[in-house]
Amino acid sequence: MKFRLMVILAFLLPGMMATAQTSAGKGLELKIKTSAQCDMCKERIEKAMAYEKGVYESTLNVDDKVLTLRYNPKKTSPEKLRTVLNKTGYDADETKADLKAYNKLPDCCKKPEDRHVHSDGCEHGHE
Ligand SMILES: [Cu+2]
Repeated sequence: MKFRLMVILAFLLPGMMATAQTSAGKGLELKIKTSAQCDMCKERIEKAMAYEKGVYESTLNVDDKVLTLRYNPKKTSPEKLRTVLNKTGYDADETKADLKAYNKLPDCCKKPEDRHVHSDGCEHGHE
């Protein structure tokens, strides 16, 4: 009896979670861990994503550096969206930033280990 209940639950739960996800908004949700450093990065990344086709929404949380996207799976894919981030100069999960784009970023938007001067362009919180 117990086993049967488990089986039923195992089938029901993922289905319920899927419905909850799709009713939250348009398209699919995707979270990407980025190498963003500050509010300037946030603006740059959100803008780059807004121009990308198939993207409905993009929000970057500067605190945990996670970019949350809502996208149309028929028009784009997580791989493509990660590439866009890389071309903007940021790491996206396991894929690394395009070096040329990264070098073009203002000093304060680079990773702490690559910064040469403490520029006053943007503020970075102490971690
Ligand atoms: Cu920045």
